[in-house]
This record gives sequence, structure tokens and C-alpha cells, in this order.
Amino acid sequence: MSDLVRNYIGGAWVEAQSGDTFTTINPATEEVIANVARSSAADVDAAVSAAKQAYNNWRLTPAPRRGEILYRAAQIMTERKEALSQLMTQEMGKVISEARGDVQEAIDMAYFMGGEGRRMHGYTAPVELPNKFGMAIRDSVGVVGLITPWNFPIAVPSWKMLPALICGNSVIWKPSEDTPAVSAAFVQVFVDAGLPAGVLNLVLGAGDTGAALVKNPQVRVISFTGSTATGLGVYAQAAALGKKVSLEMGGKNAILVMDDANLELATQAITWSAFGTTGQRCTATSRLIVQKGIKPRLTEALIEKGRALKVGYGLQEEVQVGPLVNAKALDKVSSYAQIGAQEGARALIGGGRDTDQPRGFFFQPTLYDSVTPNMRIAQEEIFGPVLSIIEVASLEEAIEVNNNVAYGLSSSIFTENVNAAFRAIRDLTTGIVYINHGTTGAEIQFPFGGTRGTGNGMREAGQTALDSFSEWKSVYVDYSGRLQRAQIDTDAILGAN
Ligand code: UN1
Repeated sequence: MSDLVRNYIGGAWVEAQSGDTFTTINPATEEVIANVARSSAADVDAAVSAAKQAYNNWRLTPAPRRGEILYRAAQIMTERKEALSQLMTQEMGKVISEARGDVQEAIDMAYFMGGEGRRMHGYTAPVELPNKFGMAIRDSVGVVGLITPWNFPIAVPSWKMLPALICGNSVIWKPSEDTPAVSAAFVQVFVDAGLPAGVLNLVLGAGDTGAALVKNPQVRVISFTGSTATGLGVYAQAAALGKKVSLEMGGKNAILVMDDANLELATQAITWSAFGTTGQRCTATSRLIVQKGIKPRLTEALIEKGRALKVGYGLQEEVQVGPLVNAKALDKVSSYAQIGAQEGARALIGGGRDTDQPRGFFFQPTLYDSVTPNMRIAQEEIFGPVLSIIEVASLEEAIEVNNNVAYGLSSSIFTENVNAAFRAIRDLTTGIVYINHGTTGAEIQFPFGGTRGTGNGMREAGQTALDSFSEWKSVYVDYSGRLQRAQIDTDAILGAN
């Protein structure tokens, strides 16, 4: 077992005040990999004090200087990419090539947000009086709280932390209890990049630690990614304290395949979007909505490709599908296999725990046929390598089935017909739409997020991300040096009332 993984508060690595700890295990080998500080509200409060103090100087640091620290962080992450990726695979199971992609997203985001240090555009507009100037500028908010999941342990936190930092806020980060070690390694990157003490604080723990962060009135923004049930609870608590909240929650993403689709491209995209990251992406494809004519050929191709996938420990380069993150996830995904069977779905491949693996929380890549749109397996987020095939007659029906779920993150259509593609762009009601590409692989320079049960109208990534972590300040400068005519009129009117 490694040393204790500690909190990072006010520029120091510290144990929880209570001395409490918990352990984490490698989901592929079931070996204990870390002993971790378990934080309580007292630790969160200490982090808030440190963050408040550091905020005073950080907000006054010119944004281009803040950006230089993010560039340095990008360089350090590039140097440590392999070590961070390996730690990620050990902690949460995604295969090593995907772990490298996860770290790369954070590198890209650090360069992008570093650049915002020299943009962060506001605007000016004409004003009503001579000798007067008006502008709208972005201001920092203060102390912000980030709560992040285990499935993208570096990428998703970077989508929150980097825009928060470039805007001049100080940050308290509560990562998932399944990925504390890689989170601590990510924080170390910023320490080594020269981020001042107290600007970024890490508090490790489970749901109660996150709840303490949400309840602390000094934390003015909460940015959360995770399950819809937890997210809505966070939203209600934070709303009662008047906080700004950004939520990224569940998905039930679909790929639509029309009869004229390129079969080879569609097969490849569906396989990786459904079974990549063991289906544990909020953007994963969990529904295939396929037109009648192409269905038999596409199903055959998917069975063949699905059967050939190599499941195992993600540190081995040839492995394509790793384990689920923990025993609880394995129980949940297994319970959906029972639900699917009861509902009348037919497993073409998989359908249960992968018993070929000697240890670990492995579930077989699973394809269900005979699924109808209202079955629970076609409506609820499973978060595992499970794809449901739903047959439709037309483009219109495919779009209707796609839209008729409680979530709205990502959707995709495979067609060679430009009219069908543009109709899909218009009518698919998800925050992200792909044409002839799987439902995963969003790039960091565009808004990321979804409609309905997926979010609360906020978006991450791109310049849009700044909206979560800044306040608009409207500024009027009167340089006439005297009362102006219209000003006198305004005063007279106000006086008369
Ligand atoms: C997530 O699953 O929480 O588009 C994020 C994608 C990745 C990010 C997914 N860039 O699939």
C-alpha cells in the first residue's frame, strides 16, 4: 500500500483533521492501491478559509500572468502524461490508451484557457450621452466548489478548474472517492507550475464531503458532474443559498443509422461509442436506433466486432475494454441485465459478468435486440457496456425515439443523405449532435452539455465555460466633468417621483 493520499489545503498536504481514512482498490485486480484522507466539514471549512485568503491576491494577478501558470501546467502534464495515465488506469480501470486521451484533454484545455488569459472578451456599446463610455467586463466570483466523477478523473476536473482559475477565482475541489490518487497527482501539477498557495485546494472524501462544500455559504459557485439523482440534490441545496450552479448529469445517447449509411463506418463508431471506456461515459452510446433495411447486416457486423473485443486489465496495451469502476457498478449493470431479460430483450452477445477474468469487476460487452423504446433498458442510464438495438421504419420515427428520453446530451446519425443529416441537426434535441461519427469525442473548444435531465442549461468547455465562473460587471465612465443636459433631466424626473 502506498503512503496516505492527503488533502491539499492552503499550500500544504495535510491529513483530515479527524485522522479518518478510507482505502481504494484497483477494479481490475482488486488490490488495495491507496489509503486516503476522509474529510469532514471541518476540513472543507479550512479549505474555504485558505481559498478566501488566497483569492485577494489571485484576483488581482493579471489574467495573462494567470494564463502563464496554466501553460506551465500544460507542459508539466505533457511530461507526466504516461505516469498520470498509468495511475488513472490502476485507479479506475479505463484502458491505457483512453487514459492518455483523458490527460490530453486536460492539456488541451490548459492551453485553451491559458489563452483566455489574453482574451476573456467583454464588450463596449454606444452610450446615450457625450463624454461617457460604457463597457461590460468579466469579473471573478470568489471561492468556487467543484465536484467531479471518476470516469474522466483528469479531463472533467480540468473543464471546471481551468476556467475557474483563469477567471481569477480560488478553487476547492472534491473529486470522486474512487480516484483520489490521480486527483492528488493532478493537483501536484499545479503546485509545480507555481500556482500560489490556497488558490487550489483539494478535499478528499465521499458524498458527505461534497455536501459540506455545497452547504458552505462562502462557496459561491458549485460546478458538478455526476449522476442526475445526486446532481438534483446538489442543485436544490445550492439554490437555497443562492449559489450559481452548473450541472452535467446523465445521458441516454443514441446513434441513428439510416438505410443508406456507410456500414463499415457505422459499425466502427457504434462499437467504440458503446463499449469504449466500458460504456462509462456520460456520452456513451447506449441506444442504436436503426432503420429496418440495414438492421440485419449492421447487427451481424456488431456481433462480430463485439465478440472480438479484448477485455482485461487496461495496463496491457492490447486490452480494449477494462472493468467497471467498482463492485457497486457491477451490481447495478448486472441488475439491468435482469431487467432487460424480464422486459423481453434478447442478448445477442454478453449479458452478464465476465467470468473469464480471474478477478475484478468485469462485465461482458453486451448487445440487446428486440428492444422497444419504452423499456427501462432503453430509457434509464446503465453506465456500462450495454447497447440496446431499437428498430424503426423512418428518419422521423428515429428522431422521435431519440428525443423521447429523460436525457439530452449527445446523439448521432449515420446517413449519406445531406437532407437527412440537416433535418437531424435541426430536430435532435441534444446538446451535442454528430453526423457520421460516434456520440463520444467532444472537443474542448466547443460548449459541452445537454438538455432535459442532463443539465440545467449551463455548458462547460469553450468560452462558454467562463460564464459559470465569472460575473458580468457593467461599467459607465462619465468623463465630461460636469452635469450634462440629459443627466439634469433624469435627476429632475427622479426628484419629482
Ligand atoms: C463524460 O463522459 O463525462 O465526448 C465526458 C467525450 C469526452 C468527454 C466525456 N470528450 O466523450
